[in-house]
Parts: sequence; structure tokens; C-alpha cells
Amino acid sequence: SDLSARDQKAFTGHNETQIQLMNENCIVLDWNDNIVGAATKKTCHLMDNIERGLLHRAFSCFIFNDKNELLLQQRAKEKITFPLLWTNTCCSHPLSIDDEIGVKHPGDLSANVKGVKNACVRKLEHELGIPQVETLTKGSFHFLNRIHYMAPCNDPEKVWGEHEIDYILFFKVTKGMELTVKPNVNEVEDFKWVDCNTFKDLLNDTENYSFTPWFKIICENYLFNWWNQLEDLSNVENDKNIYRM
Ligand code: DMA
Ligand code: MN
Repeated sequence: SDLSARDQKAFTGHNETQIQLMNENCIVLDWNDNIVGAATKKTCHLMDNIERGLLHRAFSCFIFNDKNELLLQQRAKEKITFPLLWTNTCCSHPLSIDDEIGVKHPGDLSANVKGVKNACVRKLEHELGIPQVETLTKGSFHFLNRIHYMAPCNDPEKVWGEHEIDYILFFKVTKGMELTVKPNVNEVEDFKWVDCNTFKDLLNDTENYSFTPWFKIICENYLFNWWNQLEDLSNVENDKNIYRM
């Protein structure tokens, strides 16, 4: 059929493991972050569908160590969307499964946050090799806010893109603790811990570093303000608004 021909083209030349992961079931949303269904990761990330308004739930996690350094990752060249770009510690999607979907009551944000944290624990292990027992014991998660954004990918065919309500999570490692980081090379090309000033230099080093669109949005609007109050996030966390960017 025409559909399978087009789908074939979308996956041409891509990595088999990453193609398989496109079968994951993402959570489909209305513009107020209410769940309206589920659709595959592939369906959710095709620009054709995004242009028709398809929106899904995601998370962006930022891990800080006890020296207030941020863990950055460079996406693997195998990634179908946004390969080789530098970004925050870990991004992915809560899946349409009991542990990650939250409770289907409109406005029950804490249940959604719980689901998103479960997804984050799962992906920190999958992408960065951080054992789940470490994320559950060596630090704490903070939910900051939700960002609704759309961004086409950097693929030449303009097939892929993002359109998400993105839950921003900070994870602070407890003083005196260290996390095991052992990247999955199919997901992560490189990683580095950066202090705030080093990071500002990287942001300006456009010859050597390119960044994902959602990470740039977060940097331009929030990151440095939040980074400055890492010791006490109580004035900025658990924001109930959805920010449209
Ligand atoms: C998707 O990240 C989430 C955001 C916030 C863009 P991703 O493409 O890294 O997802 P996955 O790791 O599941 O491929
Ligand atoms: Mn997505």
C-alpha cells in the first residue's frame, strides 16, 4: 500500500534496534494534557501526523551531582530523531502502561508526575546504565513544569519531528553520593558533567556543539534560574501551568 511505501522510506538507512523502539506505545493528549488515547512512537513522531495536531506526553530529566554539575548527553548517531545533538541528561516518553500513564482523572497532576518519574527511572537505566536502585536511593526527583512545544527534526527528508507536552524533572544526587554512568552506545554517543560556566561556554561554541530544540527552549527560558536555586527548588517546582513555546 501507499502507507507502507511511505513508512518504508521513513525508516530507510536507520538502525534496527531504534526501528524496533518505534513500536513503543506513547500517550496521546489533548492540549490540556488530558489523555485521549495511545499511538506508537513512530506515529507520534511523523511530521504528517504532527501537522494534523497529534500531541504526546514526554519528559526531560536533568541530573545534577553534589557539586551542582549537570550531566549532558550527546545523542547516538543511531537515533532516528535528532542524532548527534547534545541535550539534557535523558529524554523519553512515559508509555501507555499502568505504571507510567498516571491516573485518568483530569487535573490530577501528581499521578501524572509519578508515571513520568517511573518512565524516567526506566530510561536512565536503559540509556545511561544508571541502576534503578541508585535513582531510587541516591537522590531525589523534582518536577518543575510542563512545556508544550513542536519542532521538526534535522533529517533532510523532513519526515520526523516532535510535538509534546514535556514534563521537566530535576534529579539531585545526595551529598557524598555518586551515580554509576555506563552509557548504552546505541542511545548515547558521549556524555559530560559540566558546571554552569563551562556549560555557558559550550552553548556558545557553535562550531563544536549543536543542541536539541527542546533543550534550547529550556535553556533560554528557565535553566539558569533553576540551576541558581538548586539548593531549594520549592519556589519553582510543581508548577501547574503548561507553557506553550
Ligand atoms: C523524547 O526523547 C523526549 C523529548 C523530551 C524530546 P527521545 O527522542 O530521546 O526518546 P527516546 O529516548 O525514547 O528515543
Ligand atoms: Mn517525542
